[in-house]
Amino acid sequence: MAKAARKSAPPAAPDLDEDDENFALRSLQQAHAKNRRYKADKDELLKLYEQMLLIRRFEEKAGQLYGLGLIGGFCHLYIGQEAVAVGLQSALDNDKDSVITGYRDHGHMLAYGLDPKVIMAELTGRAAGISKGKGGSMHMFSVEHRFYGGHGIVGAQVPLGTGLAFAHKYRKDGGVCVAYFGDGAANQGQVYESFNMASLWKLPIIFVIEDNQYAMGTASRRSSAETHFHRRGTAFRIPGMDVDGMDVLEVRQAAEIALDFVRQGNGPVLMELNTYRYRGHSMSDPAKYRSREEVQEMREKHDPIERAKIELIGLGESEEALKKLDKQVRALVSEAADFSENSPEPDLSELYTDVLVERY
Ligand SMILES: Cc1ncc(C[n+]2csc(CCOP(=O)(O)OP(=O)(O)O)c2C)c(N)n1
Ligand SMILES: [Mg+2]
Repeated sequence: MAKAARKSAPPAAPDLDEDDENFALRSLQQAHAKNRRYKADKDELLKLYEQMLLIRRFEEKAGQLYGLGLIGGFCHLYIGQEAVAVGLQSALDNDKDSVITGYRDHGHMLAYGLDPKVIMAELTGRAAGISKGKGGSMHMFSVEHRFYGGHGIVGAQVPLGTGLAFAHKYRKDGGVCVAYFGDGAANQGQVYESFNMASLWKLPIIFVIEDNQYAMGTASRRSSAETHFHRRGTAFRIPGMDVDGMDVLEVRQAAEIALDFVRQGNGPVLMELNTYRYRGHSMSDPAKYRSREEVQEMREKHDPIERAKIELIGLGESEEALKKLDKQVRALVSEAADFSENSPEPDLSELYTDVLVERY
């Protein structure tokens, strides 16, 4: 996608040489270059499209509810980045694998196929929310789905995810942890301490850097000495993959290659997902650090949902059926909004539950 315009292209990897000590570090990127896109049939692509559309419409509605004062505190929308969570999470084994991310987390929850009602209820602070209305936008959590948050502390999810991966290995449960974090978080020290441990102990983890090109108001090219983020594991012997995060089929295929490698006990993989957020950092961001034209160009030329739509039409899906699907998704989201507006807030007694007071 726009990456070539934004970053100078990395030099082409030379042909593989098994004797080359760097072989393992480039092997996944090579495998990815050879087999870039998942070959989805119409029904599979339709499912991915529907999930991305649900995230888009859900986030648009969340933005409206925020404007009406129904959502308090911080709210970070995922609009533009949908193909990342959907492409990756569609490749996971939901009975085994775990996921952890930062505060931009509604899309990751929806990508599990969770009922949008419980997510919207969480956003609006209602008792029916996935964290009983006590977590809000940044602190979604579901042990049942092995989704471990939702974290407001930038980068904190990386060592926590490394701990989850340690638990997978210790318990021999066959699971892999996917730990998502941003281009800004990628400059934190704790990230590299985690890389070292994960590689040393060959932990089953995929580190996913969602490079949406900005950390709050700072462009990654202004804050990062190395913007080819997939190279940042090299010092720890972690193979990297450079992926177009605006193409759901490319994300899905790359996820399969990475998962296969990690499941075989080879240790971590570092994936760089090149993407873009259309909205501000949070709802209170006036976005003065970039031009309207830049956002417009991404929307018009690289939108992941539009791209999937064009492909679906190429596979024989009718425009009418897609319009109908959009209507159904909008209705589902409206229902979720009505449900949350009309649900009760948590009881006051909830102030005293889920609080860790005992020693352990
Ligand atoms: C430890 C810490 N430092 C600073 C902040 C304030 N902060 C919140 S989000 C953010 C930018 C993070 O950007 P990035 O990692 O690229 O993620 P994105 O918001 O783009 O998804 C910062 C500095 C914080 N929440 N935690
Ligand atoms: Mg960012």
